[in-house]
Amino acid sequence: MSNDKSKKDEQLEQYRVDDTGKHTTTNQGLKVSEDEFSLKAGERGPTLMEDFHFREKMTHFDHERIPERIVHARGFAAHGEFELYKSLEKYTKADFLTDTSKKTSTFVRFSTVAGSKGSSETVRDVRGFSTKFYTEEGNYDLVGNNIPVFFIQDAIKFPDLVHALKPEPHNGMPQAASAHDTFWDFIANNQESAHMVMWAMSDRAIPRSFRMMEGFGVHTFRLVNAEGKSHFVKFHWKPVLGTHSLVWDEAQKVSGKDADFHRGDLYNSIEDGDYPEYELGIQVIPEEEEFKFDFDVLDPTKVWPEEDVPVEIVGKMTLNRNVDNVFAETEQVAFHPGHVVPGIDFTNDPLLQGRLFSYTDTQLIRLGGPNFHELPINRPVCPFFNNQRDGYGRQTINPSQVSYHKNSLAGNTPQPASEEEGGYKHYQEKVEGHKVRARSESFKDHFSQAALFWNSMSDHEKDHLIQAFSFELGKVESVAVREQIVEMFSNVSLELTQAFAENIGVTPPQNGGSDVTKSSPALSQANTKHSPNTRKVGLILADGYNGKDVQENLDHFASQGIAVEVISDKQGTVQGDDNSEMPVDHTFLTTDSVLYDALYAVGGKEQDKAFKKKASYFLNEAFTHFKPVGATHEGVHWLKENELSGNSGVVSGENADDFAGEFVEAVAAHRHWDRKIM
Ligand code: HDE
Repeated sequence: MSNDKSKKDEQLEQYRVDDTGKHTTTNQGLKVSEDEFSLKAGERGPTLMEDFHFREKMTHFDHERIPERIVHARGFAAHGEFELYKSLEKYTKADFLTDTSKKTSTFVRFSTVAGSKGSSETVRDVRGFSTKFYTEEGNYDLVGNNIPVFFIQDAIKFPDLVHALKPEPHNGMPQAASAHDTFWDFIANNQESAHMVMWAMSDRAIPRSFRMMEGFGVHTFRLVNAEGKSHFVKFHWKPVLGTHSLVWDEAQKVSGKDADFHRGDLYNSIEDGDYPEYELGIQVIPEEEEFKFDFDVLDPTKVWPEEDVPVEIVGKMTLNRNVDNVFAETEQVAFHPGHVVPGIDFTNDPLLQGRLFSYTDTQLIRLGGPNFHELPINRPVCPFFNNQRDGYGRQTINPSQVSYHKNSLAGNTPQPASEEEGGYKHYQEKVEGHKVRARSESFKDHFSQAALFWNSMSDHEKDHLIQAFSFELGKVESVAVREQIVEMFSNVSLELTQAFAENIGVTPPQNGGSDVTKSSPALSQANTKHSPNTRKVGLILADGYNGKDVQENLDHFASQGIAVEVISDKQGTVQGDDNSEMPVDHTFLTTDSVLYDALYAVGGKEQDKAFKKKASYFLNEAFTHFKPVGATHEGVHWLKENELSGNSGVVSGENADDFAGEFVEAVAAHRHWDRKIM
């Protein structure tokens, strides 16, 4: 962590309690003399009611759990800071977006949506990307996802969507998965979801790492400047490492091998000083241009293609500190898209409007009452004053006689601030209309941007989409639902729908397709940034390895930011031919090929048949997942024996110099899609 404490960190310091080396006490401060035996009537007798220590300890334990979040239950968080590259005063008066000299403390929680708190992390799902900015004008929460659009257009449908997505109520299955009948039945009967489903079936829904995914505010918000002028805005987080994904077979296997894969990756990279970084981008549309586009800017199922409305990069967030306590911070943090600061305002997006109600409401049951803003992680770093009082768990002691407005006894304070004094003023949008339960005609094109997404994919991404639809619908038992989905997606692309219809036993459609020919390169992960930095390579090593060559290669990898773990058949150390020694991080038993970005096979002089067999298994698996595979020395023979040599991303060489550079390039490429698998 950086040395100078952030403002939020300083505030949290007052709440940290270190009990190392201390005596155990009750919660009343009484030192206890025994913590292993309850108080009994005789050594073999019943426990006595008067054992206050036992009662207190057990009662607290019995009440340790709180309800998990209704969605986004499984999450992992970290602290960070945000720096602004340039002032946005042209658009907004928000202090943290105009003063480039300030660093703003942030807290970010990443999450999956569907699964319970204990579910696996590499499931096919949307990821939450929530950021709390502790600004000097109050907390600003950007509660986003890693997908820029949403399933539905009106918040009133959210309970239906979530009921359909969650495990089916009659049997409680499946956990953390959308591959089941009720989810797809909902999709077929709520066709506004088409665009989002394309994203959810794409590689975006199986990210390699929280550090390698984009974040989006999804809705159109408003930025309002000091003159009161408003612009429409969409917020983006762009990961400095680029946007990268797992492959589906790998993701499913990781779920079993390491259910904590994403949190482990985030936690370890922060502990190692490889701080995850994301640049903040904004897309801005002037109010006058509200109706210039072929979509409604208020429709949350639409992106603003980046080629039409460029993303302006305005700042960077660095996550540089892990939490001290997961419950106190990650679990108790309360995000809300309605937590805004002067200069940021809402639009009439009907999905956003509903969210503005839901988030406080849900905290009331989850955190047990209206004082959750007093929890250390939720407190703003600026002071807060009002006439709200009492409620469960109230901590603030308000000595004042007065708790009402207006008053004369306290000089009519606390009192609202004028706009000049920093008071929040809602943007004065003129609104008029009849009270109707209806949706605007301009929200009714559900397929054009789904087609845009399809058109923008590279060949391997298209193939992954076909496979994902085939997998998910292959798990749907109702043939009628499968047929409805085929019918629905024939409006998006015949190429896609014919391919997956065939795989799921439904007659492929002959008519349909989309007129949209446009594509948006920014949507494809094939156009993202690539870097070897922080990639994890498994080095397969046995006794008698070439110490000099291996060390040279490892030095080169380290200079490129690559982390290496040594895999062998036994724990302890492996010995090189020059008396060098390397500690073994994992055996073939305690790790797996799917847990690495790439493998580097070296072997040694002294490995038996079983060793070779296990190494070959690892290498073949990595190859099947399109991963870079490197080999020198004995490892080169393994590549040949397994017929892996000569393929793209398979790098081998006796000469250490040539090998290292080429292998690092292969690692930076992430995956080698032009490989022929099977
Ligand atoms: Fe949420 N959402 N949501 N959501 N959401 C919650 O709030 C809700 C939506 C998002 O890490 C809940 O504290 C409604 C879109 C994230 O703590 C709840 C609607 C986007 C998180 C809720 C949406 C999100 C939540 C559950 C439809 C992307 C995790 C627990 C109108 C922009 C926050 C909680 C965290 C959590 C309601 C749709 C993102 C129930 C009603 C769109 C990242 O209040």
